[in-house]
Amino acid sequence: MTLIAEPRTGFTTGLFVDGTWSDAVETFEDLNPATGEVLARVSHGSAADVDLAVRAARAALDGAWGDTPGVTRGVLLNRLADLVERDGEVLQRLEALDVGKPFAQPGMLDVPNAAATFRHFAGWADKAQGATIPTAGYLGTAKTHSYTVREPVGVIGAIIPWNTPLMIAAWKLGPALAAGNTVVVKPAEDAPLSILHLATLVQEAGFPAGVVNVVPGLGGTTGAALVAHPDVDKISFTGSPEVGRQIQKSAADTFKRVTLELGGKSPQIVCEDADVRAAVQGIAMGLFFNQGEVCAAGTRILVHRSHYENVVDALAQATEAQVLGDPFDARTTMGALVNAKQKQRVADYVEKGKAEGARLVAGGGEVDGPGFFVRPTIFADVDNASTIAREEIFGPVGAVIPFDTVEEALAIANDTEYGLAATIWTRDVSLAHTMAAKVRAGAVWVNGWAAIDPALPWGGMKSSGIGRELGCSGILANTEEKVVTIVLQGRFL
Ligand code: TXE
Repeated sequence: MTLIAEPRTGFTTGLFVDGTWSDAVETFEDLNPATGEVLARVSHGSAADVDLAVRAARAALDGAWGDTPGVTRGVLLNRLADLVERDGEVLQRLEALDVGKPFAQPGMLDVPNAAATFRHFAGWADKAQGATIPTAGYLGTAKTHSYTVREPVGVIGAIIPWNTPLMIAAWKLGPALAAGNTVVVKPAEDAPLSILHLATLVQEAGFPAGVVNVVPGLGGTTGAALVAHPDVDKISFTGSPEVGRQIQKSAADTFKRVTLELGGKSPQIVCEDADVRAAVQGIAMGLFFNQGEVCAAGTRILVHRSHYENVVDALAQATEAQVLGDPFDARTTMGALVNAKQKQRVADYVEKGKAEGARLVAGGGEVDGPGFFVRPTIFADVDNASTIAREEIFGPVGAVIPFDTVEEALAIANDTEYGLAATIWTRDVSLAHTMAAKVRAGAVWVNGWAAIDPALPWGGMKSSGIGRELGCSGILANTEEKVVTIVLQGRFL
C-alpha cells in the first residue's frame, strides 16, 4: 500500500470497501497544486471495484445496518463529528495540501462545517417521522387507517468535487447515514486525501462494514461505473453542469434518484442605501475565498451607480492586497488553483474578458513558475451578456456591472442560466425582503456572503441543479415515503 507524503496522517491511498483497505490494480497521480509535484499515488477504482463496493453497501443495508435504530445511528454520527474535531488539524493540512488553499481557510470553514454537519444529522437520525392521514372513504364501504413511513432510499452513490471535498462529503454522508442509507463515495481525482482520512474515522467511529465505502478514481471510469450501476438507488452529485447532465441521462436508464449541485454565477447587489464598506469586504471574500473555486462565489457584482466608481476602486485595492503563495505561509491569502487545466481555463476567461471590451481594473493573467497560480482579477463596465458574466469561471475573477434602479438590478441578477445564491447589500429591511422574493436563487443572503449552515437547505434553481441537500430537506431527499393502509372493516370495491 502506498503511504501518502504526509507521515502524520498514516493512512493509505487504497480503496475502502466493506470495512477493509486494499489496493487497486492501477493508480493515478494526485498533484500538489502549489508546486505541481506528485503528492500521492492514489488507487484508481475499476468498474469491478465499484461493483464490490455497491454489493457491500447493499449487504450492509439488508443486514444489521437496516435494523439499526435511529438513535444508534445518531451516536455513531456524533462520534464521527468528535473524530473530525480531534483530527481537525490533519484534515486542515490535507485540504490545504491537496486543493492548494491557504492553510487557515479549511480551519475556518471545511473542518468545522464537516463536524457540525455530522452533529446536526446525528440529531435527525431518530426523528424522520411519518404521519397518520385521515381518508374520506370515497370507494366502497371500507373504513381504513393509513400512515406513512420514511424509509432509506437504499444505496447512495456520492460523487464529490475537489474544491471543498471534506465538507461536501459530509453534506452527502450526514443526511444519508442519518436516514439509514449506505453510501459509496467517489472523491474527485484532484483532491481525494481528506476523504480517505475521513474513511479511517468512519471505521474508528464504529460504523459497520459496508455502510460507508470510498472508491477513489477518475470521473469517466470510476464515477461513470457508479452512475451506471443497476443496484445504486440514488446519485448525489456536486460538480460541473456538463457532467451533471450526463449523470441525469445515465441515471434515467435505471430510474435512479438524483440530486445535482452544479455551481453558479451568483450576483452580489449593492443597493443605494448599502453599507458600502461592509459590502466591499463581503464581495472580496465572495470572490477570493478558496481562490474563487466556490460554487456560490459572488462573481457578478451589481452596484448602484451612486457607489459605482467607489466600489470599483475599493475592489481593485482589495484585489491588489491579496497575497498569492505557499498555502502554508501564514501571510498567504490566496493559494493555487487545483490543476493546470483550471489555471488555463481561468486565464482564458481573463483574455476573453479583455477581448470583449471589459475594463481590467486589477490583476489579470497567470503567474509563471511552478504551481497553478493566477492573479485575482477585477473587470469593471462588464456587459451582462458577455462571456465572463455568463459562464462560471471557478476562479478569482469578478465582473462589476452598474445599475440605476432596483428593477434593473433584479433583471440583471436574474438574467443568467444559473440560480444558486445571491447577496443583497441594503439597510432597508422592506427592500431586502422584496428583492429576496424576486431573485431566482436557492439561497438569498442579505448583508453577508456564504451564510451557510447544516440546518439550512442547500441547492439551486435553473442550471444550478436539482434537489436540495442539508437540513430537513436533506433528510427528505435521502428517504422514500411509503404509505401503509389497513382496512379496518368493509371493503373497497
Ligand atoms: O468538474 P467535474 P471538473 C465546475 C467549475 C469547474 C468545472 C470543471 O466550473 O471549472 O466544473 O471542473 C466526477 N460520471 N465545478 O472538470 O468533471 C469527477 O471525477 C461520474 C463546479 O473538475 O464535474 C469529480 O469527482 N462522475 C462544482 C466530480 O465528478 C464524473 C465543483 C466533479 O468533476 C464523471 C466542481 C462522469 N462521467 C466543478 N466525470 C460545484 N458545483 O461546486 C467527472 N466525474
